[in-house]
Amino acid sequence: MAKIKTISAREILDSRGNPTVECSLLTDTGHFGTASIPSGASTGKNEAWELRDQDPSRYLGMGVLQAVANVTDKLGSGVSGLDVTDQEAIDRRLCELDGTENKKNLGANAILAVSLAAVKAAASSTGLPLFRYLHERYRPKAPYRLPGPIFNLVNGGKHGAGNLEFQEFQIVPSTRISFVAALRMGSELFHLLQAELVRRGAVHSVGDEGGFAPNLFTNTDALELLSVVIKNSPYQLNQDVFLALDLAADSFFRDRHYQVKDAPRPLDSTGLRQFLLNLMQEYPLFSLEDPLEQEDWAGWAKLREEMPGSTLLVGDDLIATSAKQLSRAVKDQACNAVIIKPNQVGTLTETVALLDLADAHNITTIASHRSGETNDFFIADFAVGLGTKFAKFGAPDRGERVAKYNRLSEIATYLGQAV
Ligand code: 2PG
Ligand code: MG
Repeated sequence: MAKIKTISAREILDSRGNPTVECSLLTDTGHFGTASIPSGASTGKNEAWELRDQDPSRYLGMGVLQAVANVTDKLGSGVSGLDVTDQEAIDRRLCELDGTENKKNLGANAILAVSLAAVKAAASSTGLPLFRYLHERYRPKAPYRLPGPIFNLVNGGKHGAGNLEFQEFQIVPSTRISFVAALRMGSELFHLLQAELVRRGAVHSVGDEGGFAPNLFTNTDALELLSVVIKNSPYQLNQDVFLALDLAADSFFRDRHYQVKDAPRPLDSTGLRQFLLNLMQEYPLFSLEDPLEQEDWAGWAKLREEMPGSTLLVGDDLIATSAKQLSRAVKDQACNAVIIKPNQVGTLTETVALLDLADAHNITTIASHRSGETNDFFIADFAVGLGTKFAKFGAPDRGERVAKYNRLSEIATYLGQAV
């Protein structure tokens, strides 16, 4: 049995240049795991607490030295000596040491860093690659399957240039093709989109998740642009590849209304629902994420009834990877798909519990990165090991995004699915 021996931690930078926590864990058998923690820009109210120093003299208040100290002092000594493969015991101890429901004391960024470093060291102690270790531990009977990638090709909202209210304009390759073919399609369409932006004289620099952040368009225009690019490509829109959206609607909800460029006046919940239903008639969507603000449960349930049954209604900020929130969503029939982000809840065990609940209720699962990322590709191994249906890792460019897509390609090779 490998026991946790030493834990170290440090402040590193994420893809936005902000500090984040990295933790390294060593067992008494000499096995090792290092994990670093991503950070969101559009966050759910029910997310676990991201501890920042708030000291304006360092990193404009964004430092994480306190979280780092919490890892090395309180959390590290608390889990020292535990069996590194007993993830439930480790995560339980981490939660007890914090003692709050949302991990406000020690910080979810500190706690998750230990939780994930532990599972990596545990995998290494068994000699298995991480995705295999996770699969054997949590889903031993399920067949191995690579998730369908969801590519975010145009970045708006809090990830973009400030002119598009909707946060993510995505393409979703058909799940009938392999991951490797889907990745190639994502990359080709990304470059064809760039060429079209150049042709139109539009700004074609990229936003936080590697998608383009053009300054010319209304939200509808961005969907039109993607449709045109796909229609001029070798791929068939709505057969080989689909359009999808993440509105992250909380980020443009003010004074009980939604402010979108496409409408002459601010829209209330009914108005935005109607706008989206019309939009979906013109642009059939594969999935629609966070279309309404996270407290409008009645609006979500109505939209689910009114929209085409074939479109996934995805809860991200609404659910915040919380079992409590997902239980309510099941009861209210508020969504039929869920985003899974380990740092929204703060431990691996709680993330798996949420996934179990989603699977038990036939809720489609989407493993997701955050807009602020590191090169850690844990989430790719997690998606395969736990069998999430889809994976949303941003556009197929920028190191921190392709780290995850490339890891899926590597896993595809291990599984003999690299065609
Ligand atoms: C989202 C995520 C990731 P953020 O809303 O789905 O794409 O963004 O990490 O900023 O919450
Ligand atoms: Mg989202």
